[in-house]
Amino acid sequence: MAEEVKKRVFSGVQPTGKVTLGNYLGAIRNWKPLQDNYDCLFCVVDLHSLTVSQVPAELRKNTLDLTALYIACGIDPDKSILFIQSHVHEHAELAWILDTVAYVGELNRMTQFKDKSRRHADNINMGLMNYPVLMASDILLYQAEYIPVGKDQVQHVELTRDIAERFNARYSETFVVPQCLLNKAGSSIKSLQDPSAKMSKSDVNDNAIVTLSDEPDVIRRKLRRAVTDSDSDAHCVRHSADKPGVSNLLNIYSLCSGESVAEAERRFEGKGYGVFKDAVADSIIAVLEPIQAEQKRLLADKGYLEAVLKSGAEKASRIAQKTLTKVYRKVGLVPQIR
Ligand code: ATP
Ligand code: LTN
Repeated sequence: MAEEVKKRVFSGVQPTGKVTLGNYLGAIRNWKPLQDNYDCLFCVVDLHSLTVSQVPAELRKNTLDLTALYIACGIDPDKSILFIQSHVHEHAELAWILDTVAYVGELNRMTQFKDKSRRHADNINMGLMNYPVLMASDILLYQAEYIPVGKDQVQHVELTRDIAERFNARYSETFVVPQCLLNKAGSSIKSLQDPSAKMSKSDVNDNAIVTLSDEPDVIRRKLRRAVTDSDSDAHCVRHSADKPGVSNLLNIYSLCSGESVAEAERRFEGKGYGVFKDAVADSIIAVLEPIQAEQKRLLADKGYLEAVLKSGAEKASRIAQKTLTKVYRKVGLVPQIR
């Protein structure tokens, strides 16, 4: 019997700064269970990182740290293709072709572009504007169907769909049109200092984020300082729109402990915010400690990481090459005689 063809999943995180609990709960954590039912590719998107200024040595270190973190979070290199974006040159090449299909107007409207242009006013480079086209290239190269990301990336996946449909209409059916896979509860973890903003790696306030490398005492301290709500029933642990700070902590607690939000509300009824915040911290520590230990062990084994990345890039390249050849042919480029 013919082997069943599994649908493809693609996702990636930028190796910029420290990975946050938001990145983990909104994205990376949701990848592991997909590996058994889909053909998965997980990529460390280093080229995307260059759109904001980087210290080269730090970028190199962050890239390997993130590779080890993927594996520590349950990405199994025997089941999934794990690789570094710049190791597969077709990403940048397809991005050029897609640049000729994407419109300046639509890139200009992207929320992340507007937001990053504000935050990096001294470095509004073309890469920052082109960022979503490179992301579309990542996805379309592999004919990926499902893209597990957090809420802030939905707009980019929608643009990818538009680009794919436009290309297909112009040059005939070529790309699978992808869709987002959102984990509702984790898709938008908020800043601990401002629950109206997302928890973001690039937040200048260290107390606003929990990073995956934070030590237990640091996590406890950050949680104790987390902004809660001063409404009429202050100190009541309840999930509601008028209590964004407490609701965010309840979400985090529920995702880390496995208890439902309703169960957690009952557990902390009448207990006050102090007890609640310590319990949230403990639930995060219990999730992060084994990941941190495994990441450390992997980073000490450079040979293993290099072998994983070499094999990942080879497998990814084979798929990418096929798509790029097809695209070059469709748009009318003369094939090179080898
Ligand atoms: P930056 O602050 O530099 O933009 P970031 O924290 O948004 O970085 P990315 O590398 O852009 O990190 O995101 C990696 C993945 O994590 C994406 O799927 C993104 O949607 C998800 N993600 C990022 N922040 C959150 C958050 N606060 N809650 C849930 N998911 C998130
Ligand atoms: N833009 C994404 C990272 C990313 C990505 C992708 C995610 C780059 N290419 C392809 C999913 C699929 C972000 O999280 N900032």
